[in-house]
Amino acid sequence: MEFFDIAETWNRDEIRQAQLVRLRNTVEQAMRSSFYGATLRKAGITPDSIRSLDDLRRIPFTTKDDLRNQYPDGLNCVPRTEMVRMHASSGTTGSPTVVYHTQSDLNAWADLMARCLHMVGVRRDDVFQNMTGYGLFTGGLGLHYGAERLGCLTIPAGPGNTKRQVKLMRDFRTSVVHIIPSYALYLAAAVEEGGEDPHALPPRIAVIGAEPHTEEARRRIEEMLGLKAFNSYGLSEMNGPGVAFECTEQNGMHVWEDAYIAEIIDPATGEPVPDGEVGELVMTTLCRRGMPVLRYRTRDLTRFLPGECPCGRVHRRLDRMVGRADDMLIIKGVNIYPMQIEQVLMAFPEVGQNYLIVLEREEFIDQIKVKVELRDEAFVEDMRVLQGLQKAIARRLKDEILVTPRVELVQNNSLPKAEGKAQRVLDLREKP
Ligand code: ADP
Ligand code: K
Ligand code: ZN
Repeated sequence: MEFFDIAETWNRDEIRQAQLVRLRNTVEQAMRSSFYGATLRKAGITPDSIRSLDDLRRIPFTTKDDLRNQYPDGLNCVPRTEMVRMHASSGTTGSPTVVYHTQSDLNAWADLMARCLHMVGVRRDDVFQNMTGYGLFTGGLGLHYGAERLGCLTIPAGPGNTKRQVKLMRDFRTSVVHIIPSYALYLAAAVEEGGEDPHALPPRIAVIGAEPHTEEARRRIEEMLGLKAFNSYGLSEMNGPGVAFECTEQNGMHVWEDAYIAEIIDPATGEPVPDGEVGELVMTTLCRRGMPVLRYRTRDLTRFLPGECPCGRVHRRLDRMVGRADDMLIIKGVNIYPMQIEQVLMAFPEVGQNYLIVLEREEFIDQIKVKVELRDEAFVEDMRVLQGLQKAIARRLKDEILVTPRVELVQNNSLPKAEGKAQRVLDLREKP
């Protein structure tokens, strides 16, 4: 087995030793910021008081609201002149937050990202087409520097403009793409509609991430485009991509424990959940100097996969994200995650690439409607066929989410498309 970084070969003891030293250094560094200076002192934490990794639990959580309240500089640990980059989260849920990086932070990030790409077989002779947004969104520049660090010829294509993307792939023999899963499905369908076979496109690997998606969606991307797709997880507060990444086993994402400490807690109590159970992911940076973040509540729901990965890396694996704690819909008292709906829809071959969950309130009762795009060949004139399909989808959804949704079948490409992360839920209920 070929590794990019010595840390990939570490055993559990080596990981824990490095984590303890780095956690102490991180606490020392963090205390230079006005925010952590105050909160850590108040909690009675000093670098010396971190004697074992269990002491991590004495450190208070950091939340998205903390970051908002400290906007724009309250977590900075070095003078502004030492910062060379800032990113802001895409603000999918509320106002943005800022993360700063020094040059050494950026170098470390690029190394982590290169390690991820290398793990799935990307090498310096690959051509890497980066089809996500540059700018404040971390996915674009994050993968860009990682691919360059690895030595790939890197094409900063950006998102959208499917015709040009396909031309770039053909002209430059693109072998690896970075693409948001909802756009990958769209692109494959668009090529097919243009009368061409998306299978015949050059890429052999796709890095997909940035938004929740199901195993069914991944398999569909792989089948339509004839490549291997690997799940990539990250968030701005922890740099962006490069935090956790699937290996070639495609069974969970290794979270790089030499650079982060990952915990999974019960979001209600803040206590760790029993190993293997789903909870909220909490992350601590171990290598960041400009703006370390301690025990950040990601609001992403996942679990640690038990057991060791056959690939030989000991770094623990995170299961596919179930969704965000704040994605959860409560309809008629039942908790529903959009990913449950996607899982059902993608199992129907007639279903196209896009869907939209619409929440409405009628006479004080919440209703859930699912608008589903059908593939062109499935959108037949025969009403009986369509009604049968509609009923079958509604029934399968009811089995999964326990409430009966209204299902509306719509034509291919008729639902709004986002350039970046897909918007899956439209809430039309009047706010009380
Ligand atoms: P925002 O919170 O504004 O969207 P980011 O751009 O930092 O900010 O997005 C990070 C979030 O994107 C994560 O917290 C997670 O919810 C989601 N995300 C990123 N990668 C994945 C992935 N592979 N699977 C599921 N969700 C992901
Ligand atoms: K090269
Ligand atoms: Zn592995």
